[in-house]
Amino acid sequence: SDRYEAQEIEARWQKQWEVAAIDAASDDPADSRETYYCLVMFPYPSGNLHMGHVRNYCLGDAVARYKRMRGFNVLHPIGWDAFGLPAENAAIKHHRPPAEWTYGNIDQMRAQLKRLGLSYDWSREIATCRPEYYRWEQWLFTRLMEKGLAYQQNAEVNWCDPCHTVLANEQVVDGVCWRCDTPVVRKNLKQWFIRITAYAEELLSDLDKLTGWPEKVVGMQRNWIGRSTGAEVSFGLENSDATLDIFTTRPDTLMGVTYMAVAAGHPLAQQAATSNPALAAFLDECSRISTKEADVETMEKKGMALGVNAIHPITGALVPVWVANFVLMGYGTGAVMSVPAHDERDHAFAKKYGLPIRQVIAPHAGDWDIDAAAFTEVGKLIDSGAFDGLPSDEAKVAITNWLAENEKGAERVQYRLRDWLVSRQRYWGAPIPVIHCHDCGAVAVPDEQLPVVLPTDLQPTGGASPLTECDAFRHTSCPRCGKPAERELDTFDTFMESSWYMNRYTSPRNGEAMVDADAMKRWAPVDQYIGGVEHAVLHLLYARFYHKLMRDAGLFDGEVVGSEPFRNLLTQGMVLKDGTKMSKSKGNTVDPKAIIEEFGADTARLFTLFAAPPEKELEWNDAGVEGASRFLKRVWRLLEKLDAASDTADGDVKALRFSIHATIRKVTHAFEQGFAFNVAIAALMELTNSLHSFNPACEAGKAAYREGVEALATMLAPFVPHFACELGERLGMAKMAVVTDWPAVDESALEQNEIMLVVQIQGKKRGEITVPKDAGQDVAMAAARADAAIARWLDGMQVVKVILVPGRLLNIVVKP
Ligand code: ANZ
Ligand code: ZN
Repeated sequence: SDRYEAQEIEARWQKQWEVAAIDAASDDPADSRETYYCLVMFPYPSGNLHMGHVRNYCLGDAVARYKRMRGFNVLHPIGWDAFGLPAENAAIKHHRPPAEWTYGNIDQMRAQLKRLGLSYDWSREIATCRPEYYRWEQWLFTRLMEKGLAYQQNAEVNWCDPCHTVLANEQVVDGVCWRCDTPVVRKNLKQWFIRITAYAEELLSDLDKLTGWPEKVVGMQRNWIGRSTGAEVSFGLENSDATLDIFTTRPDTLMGVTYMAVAAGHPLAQQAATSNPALAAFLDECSRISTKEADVETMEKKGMALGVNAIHPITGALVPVWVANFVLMGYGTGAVMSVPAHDERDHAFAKKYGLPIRQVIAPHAGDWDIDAAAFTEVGKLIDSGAFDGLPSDEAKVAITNWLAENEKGAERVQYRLRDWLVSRQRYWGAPIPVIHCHDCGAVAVPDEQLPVVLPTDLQPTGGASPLTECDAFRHTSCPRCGKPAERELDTFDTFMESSWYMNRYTSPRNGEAMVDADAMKRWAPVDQYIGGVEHAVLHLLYARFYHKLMRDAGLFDGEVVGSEPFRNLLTQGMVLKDGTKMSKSKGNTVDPKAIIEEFGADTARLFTLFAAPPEKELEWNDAGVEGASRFLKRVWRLLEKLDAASDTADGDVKALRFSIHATIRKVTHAFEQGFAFNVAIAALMELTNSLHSFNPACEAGKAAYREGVEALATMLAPFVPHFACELGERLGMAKMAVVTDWPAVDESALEQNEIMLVVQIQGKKRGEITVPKDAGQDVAMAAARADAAIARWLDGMQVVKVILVPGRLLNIVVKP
């Protein structure tokens, strides 16, 4: 039939593409095409694609297809972030092992992705729950252990009871678990960490290289890493040989210290509590809040005196030591010198508990009522003995030097970033490749015993991980001394898997190494990464870190591949409905499957790309979907005029060719400048209108018309590939639209219709305008007024004379 039958057409073309293997990335060294790596964030196999996925993957597909048409050898892979809690929770609910649930979901979602006609190189598909994948992360971890970059330590950590696991700092959002929204509690546990802080400086300075990232994301990472410079100061303790060390960014205020404050977890507080039940109760209360700073900022500030005095390093004065709930154990040294005169928090605390306030910094001009409020700016030193009169910046140096000379302190750089807590007390994750031996301690599993395979047939119950009761897994022998030993029963945080998948795609079946150095050279780094902004800190920070770890493990040449994994980043906006985020919990989801069944994949694709710029929110509406469907039918009807015999005259061929090539220029520009697909599609809609109103009658007219419809089919291919192929075939195009070369702009078609005029006002050049070649005075004047730079010379003026020199000049004479 001659109707547009989406379902039939889409099935047919998908088969043809598969046969022709047009989506495969070529590793052939003889392939001379330039490479391009386009990556979308891989999905968690929850069971069903949601509209956020659809949007993400349609954006990526448009990029990948466009680049192929521009002659690039494109890598566009997909896979599954397959470990994690939802699988375990589903397993508990349905009494089936999580592996079964996971692989079943993968099959279902793979079919959904294929139905959308996304041009993935399926031969590179990976699932992170497969031992062939996670063995390399285990391997890298043992290398990190050798280098001291992975270590086990007792630490105060965030614990989520319902999830029965610890959480990384990044996974605590406003004091609650990122997964289940339950308030987290602090616990002291022995956990595995990776020393991301050793890379803090590089992670920070390399942000400057990320010119292809949204500034907002770069800013969020910069804040998260949080570099501060200051000093570490050692206070003595009365009747003790021990010291109390603090970190401060304001050593210039040292002479204003009136008390000290330590965190609840600080050894000094813990020790004092052994003989003080009220204090012990207070410390217990403090442990019930998360260690996240944002929460600490907003809660009520409370404290208690420890009954211990510290000794001021310069004056020797005694200052009382308090415990305060706003001092974090995990930052600096877990202790602060309190200067109520110059810090708001210390000021409020001093007021509340009647502690002295001692001003040592004065404003450069004017007075300050120190009892009313802290003076937190820099200024000049007063009441500071030998340092009196110095401005703050000089005093910082002078006091730090004095401390260094007297061995009571040193300059110090401090990062907000904490080491990455990677162990989880959960079952459905990659086993941590460690064996605990009574004699040898924590021993890394040797290479030849990797992977440590997770038993996949266990049944989780919601309490402790079933690994803890799996004797076959648990009992083993020590790789070092051979005596009976036990495996580590924690598994890795799933962010471990998602941190390096982008590099694995370059050699996904590699059984010899984590990645192949040559493949990395060919493909990495990712040219364009596309995904949600919610990963701005977590995933995107860990992936940057992992890339550097892999480089330093000698897996690829950092000089050639670079030190950053993602050259350009596009963070897509959310999909909304009725103005709020589309989500299951709100019950306002739109099922992509239903749209595809009713309208076809191309309509769904077109709508998601047309309705909003990629980085903006996309508001779902049914009228928009119907509009997209109507547009495709309208393009389809262009076929009717192809061979229609007509005895009338041609339409304006020049005008049509102008419109065709202006559209090519516009659409190409939209692709090259930040993927403004909505702009590109709007231009294609305009071209469709021009073609509809054109009458092809004679040879020249028919040729121009065909040129236009072919260009349209070609440029539609990245967005609606099935439709474009069908249209192309019916037009008799030589190749499938999706493998046709991207159309080139015929500059002569543009020149013919447009000329540039210099605009003079009172004899002075004030700008230039572009007008149709045959434009008269009125058209030229309208263009001049529409140009902001020129219009401001005409504003409020009366035009007394206009002289148009065709092809050259528009001369305007005005008076006030
Ligand atoms: C004395 C002082 C005087 C401070 C003053 C500030 C102003 P940033 O910039 O975020 O690094 N601090 C240090 N360790 C802390 C911890 N574990 N928990 C809570 N607060 C801590 O902040 C560094 C400042 O935060 C340090 O400088 C310290 O207070 C406090 F007029 O020392 B300051
Ligand atoms: Zn041993």
